[in-house]
Order: sequence, then structure tokens, then C-alpha cells
Amino acid sequence: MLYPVMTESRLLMDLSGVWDFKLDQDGEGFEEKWYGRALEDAMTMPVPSSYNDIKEGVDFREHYGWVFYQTTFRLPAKAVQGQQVWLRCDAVTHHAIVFLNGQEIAQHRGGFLPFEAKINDVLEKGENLLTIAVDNRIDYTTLPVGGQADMLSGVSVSSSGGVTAKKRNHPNFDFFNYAGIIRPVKIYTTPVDAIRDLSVVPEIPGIETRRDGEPVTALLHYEMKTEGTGKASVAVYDREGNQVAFSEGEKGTLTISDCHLWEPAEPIADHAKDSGVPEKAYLYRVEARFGEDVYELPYGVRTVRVEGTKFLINGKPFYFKGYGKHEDCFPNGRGQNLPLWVKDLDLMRWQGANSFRTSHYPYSEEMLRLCDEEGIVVIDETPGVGINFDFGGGANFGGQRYSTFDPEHGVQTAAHHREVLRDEIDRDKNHACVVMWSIANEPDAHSDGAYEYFKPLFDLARELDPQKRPCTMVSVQGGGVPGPDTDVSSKLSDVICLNRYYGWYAQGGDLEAAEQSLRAELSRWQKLGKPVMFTEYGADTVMGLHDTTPVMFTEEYQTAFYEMYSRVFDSYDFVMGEQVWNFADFATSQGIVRVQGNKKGLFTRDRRPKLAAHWMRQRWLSIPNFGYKN
Ligand code: GCB
Repeated sequence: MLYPVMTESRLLMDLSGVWDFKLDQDGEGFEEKWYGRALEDAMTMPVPSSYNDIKEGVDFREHYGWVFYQTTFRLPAKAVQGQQVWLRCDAVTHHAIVFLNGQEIAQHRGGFLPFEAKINDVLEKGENLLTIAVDNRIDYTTLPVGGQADMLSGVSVSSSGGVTAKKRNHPNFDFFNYAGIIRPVKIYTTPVDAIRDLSVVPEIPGIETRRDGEPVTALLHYEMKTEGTGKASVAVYDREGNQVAFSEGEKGTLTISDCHLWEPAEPIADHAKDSGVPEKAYLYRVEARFGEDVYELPYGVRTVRVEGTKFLINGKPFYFKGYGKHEDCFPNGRGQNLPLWVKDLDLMRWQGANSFRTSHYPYSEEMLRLCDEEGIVVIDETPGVGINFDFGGGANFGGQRYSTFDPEHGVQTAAHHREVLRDEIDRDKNHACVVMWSIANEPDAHSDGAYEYFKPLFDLARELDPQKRPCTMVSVQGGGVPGPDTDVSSKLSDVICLNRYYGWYAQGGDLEAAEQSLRAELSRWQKLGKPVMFTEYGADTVMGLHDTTPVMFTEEYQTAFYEMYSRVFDSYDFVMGEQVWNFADFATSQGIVRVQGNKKGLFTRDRRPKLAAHWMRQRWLSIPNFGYKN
């Protein structure tokens, strides 16, 4: 689905603002048709934002079920006359039903990807009443997965005899289940004959043997999807606005000679002198025309490929330095926060990092556009998290021991997983920053049924992605002896991505033993001959806790932990990346192992650096983006 932009043929209106809002605590909103008239006794609520922390009290934070959002708008008649008019929700978490003037116009499952509906037939000339009902319930059929008891304090249900005061969500994942209209709601127009999709695939002959600085010719293979009739063409413009390539037809190849490649940015050496737009993250403007319709796309030209144990960007071995992250802040929750995201990318470049993973769901399109512009490399993850009853125990706290893929009692997410993967690739396929798809985070990759569940998803990703990026699934430390023999990612993933907590959840406080286990495991993966990277490793650290002996939870322990892991990574050539857990502290459900959230950030939730952030900065500033291990 194309990101909506304003062009000479398209209008774009953003309905962000303060909307009316009501919790449907007694489950009567649909029966009473709240969507058919102005919400009674409504309160104010910003859009976009999660609602949980905006208003005070447990009723908001722990709400279970539906809420209703409402606003009104009028459209300028002349501007929409003779045009297709679309309403687009960038993300509503997790399940949405949209009503316009009392009529249902869209339903959507999944909280992190866009959906849209054509609204011409329902639009009124004067005021329009828009209502979005949002459900935050998660269970065995949703992604992320909800269980029957909290992952972090799962014992509570069985040891309390099953007594709970109110129905609640039980996330089978370690981040707060923020909900609401978390990204903007927009209206856009297109002419009747319109471009519906555009995909652009780079090919750079000779890139593998090119020396830095040598001129390159790039071929861009493009394909448009259109509706109606019209003449199609695509032009490419450079940063100065010069046309550098042109082709006619809905499908074709554009040739850019002396092409500027898109490359990950260098760290910012001097913030005051930095222009902000890294020279290396070069973006062209691709302009597609069909009849009267014009659509444009910022576009970076680069190639990505795995060869042996190397991850090649533009034919050169890239070393990932960065983080697992979250879209998380106070009080917006997972709601769009442009100042924070720009700040985060600046902090990354301050620290010498070059990448992050969109753990554990697709991030906002605004963030990906920023990463294209700022030269930050992204591993794009689906919301496939919590597909692991052995680890999270979502189904098993009553002692049942159901297997994750048990046809009757296990997860029922396969069809939805295909749906989100399809939509995510469709949304993000043109981003230069996206270099790999992560099909799932820490699924049960050891049990019977894992291969059968995941193989079709890998096949689907490889079929759907026009750029054929590498695919991975992020491996959990659990479910037997960690290593390639039991983990199906060894068969499926192009890059082995490991989340490891030796020295924290295992061998906590004993970094010497942790180092031995880490080395032992790495030597097991080495035999596979695939690239290996760490997508999580970290220790909870409460800012301000110090000790002369590095003990758990102190800033000294976090630093010692990262020193140990870094030493190990540096001694194995096939380890081609390190992404710490986590960029910043973040909110989680309540539980006995979380003190107001997960504290494994290098930065606090309000982005102050812990001791280890400075240590990591020294390390990463000395590691080049390319050729670190040759
Ligand atoms: C993990 C999960 C991540 C958690 C992290 C932790 O393995 O992938 O979502 O937050 O561990 O801190 O426990």
C-alpha cells in the first residue's frame, strides 16, 4: 500500500488532533450504536496516541475490550469533486471497526499496519461523523499473542485459584499492551484513473567488484499497478532536481549512470557542524505518472545480499551496530512521536550505531522514511511475537504443558501471520533502509510443528519481496540446548539472529561462566557457515545504582556485561553484527521481574545515557560500517 503523499494530482488531509473518546466498559457501544451519533459524555483524547497513559487510573491503563473514538470533518467540495476520496488509518491497535456517518466502512485486524477505504459513497456535503471503535484484546489468534496468564507473573492465576477481579489481557510478550489510534488518520484523493501501487527494484551490475568511489550504473526495474486508463511513465530526479532517468510504460527499467548509492551514514563527529542529512544516504525522487495522476517516492539505490558468512550492502561486508527498540514513550505509549524519533536517530549517530530492529512489530512509516533519509539500516520485524508457549507459558501456567503448535490448544496465528507479513512487505518494499525481514521474534523454534509453521512464511516473504531481501527469525535462548541442531531457524534463516542472556537470565551475576557458555554456543553455530548476529543481549540496569563490584542491576554490571559480549564477538569472524537489548528503558506489564518496566536500555526512557552508553559509544565509534571483519 502506497504511503499517502501530496502531489500535483493528490490532496492529503491529516485528521490528527484532539478527538472525542469513550471507554466501552460495559460492552454496550455497538448495541447502542454509539457510532451513529455524537458520543455522549465523551472525554478528550489526542490522535495519534495510545490512550492508556493519557488519562489517570487503572480503568484506562488496564482497559480490556472496546473504546470509541470520534471526530467530525468537512471537505472542501471543489477539491474532492470528480476525485476518488480515501480514508487511511496508518495503524490502530489492535482491531478496528470504522464508521462514517453511521455506516461501517472498514474493519481491520492487527495493530501496526495501515488500512484504507474509499469513502465517496458515504461522504456528506456538510459535516461528516467519523467513529473508530478499537479493541485491544489479544489471544491465541492475534499477533502479538495473548495468553491465559501474565508472562511476567504467570504464577498468579494458578496460585490464586484462578480468581481475578476483572477480565484482563495477558500479553505473552514483554512490552506494555498499549492500544488506540497510534498513528495518524488521513484522507487523500486521487484522480479516477490512478496509480495504486509502485515497486522499484535496484540492480547494480558489477557492484561486488567495484572499488569505493568508482562510478556505477544502476538499473531500476519498476512496476506500477493502476486503475482506469492513461499513459504511464516514470522519471528519476537527483537531489538537485535534475532528471537522471526516464521510461515510459507501467513496467520498465530506468538507467541511472554515475549513480549515487544509498549507504548507511557515518557517526556524527561534530553535531553543531552536521548538516543533518548524511551525504551517504543519497535519495533520488522517483516520480510516477499515469494519466493525470502523479505519485512520488524518495528512493535510495543499494543492493543487499548474503554471501557465506557476510552480509553485503552494495557488495561490501556490513557490520550491524545498534539496537532492538520499541515505539514507547510517556505519555503517548506507542503513539507517533516525531520529536522523539528524530532524537533517537540522532542519539544513534552520536553513539556510532548504524542500525536497529523494529522489535517487535512494524514501526511507523514516518520512522522508515526518516531512516532512509538519515542512513540508518533497519531489520523489519512482523508482530509475530509470543508464538512460544514453552517460553512465555501463556497456555501453560495451569500445568497443561500444551505445545505451541498443538492443533487444538496451540497458537491459531498462521493465517493472520501470513496476512501481516504480506501487508508489511507490501508497505515497506521500497525502503532502502530495510535490509532484512524478521518473520518472528523468539518463537518456539524447537517443537514439533515449528518447521511446518514457519517454512510457508519464509517462502511467502521470498516470493512477495520484489527486492528478495534476506529473511530471518530471531532465535530464543530456551527450548533445549541452544544451537543449530534443535532450532529450525538454522534451516530457514539467511542470517542467524540470536537473542542471548548468558549473564542475566542464565548465569546471572557470573560473567565468567556466561562467557564460557556464549563461546560454547557460538562454536556450535559456526559449523553452519551462515552469518550470525546478536539481536538481543542485555542486563536490567537501574540508572543511578552503582557499586565497586559490578553486581546485577548496577550501571557497572551493564558495562561489564557488554565488555564481555563485545570481546567474544570480536573473536569470531562470522559474527557480523551486534544489536543490544534495548536502546532505551520501556514500559511492560506489571510483574515481579519488572520495576516499572524493562530497564535494559542503554538510555533511560527519557533518553539519558547510562554508563554503558558511553562505553558502547567508544566501541562503536571505532568500528567501521564496512569491512570490520573483512
Ligand atoms: C527477550 C525478548 C524481549 C524482552 C527481553 C527481556 O528475549 O525478545 O522482548 O524484553 O527478552 O528483557 O527479557
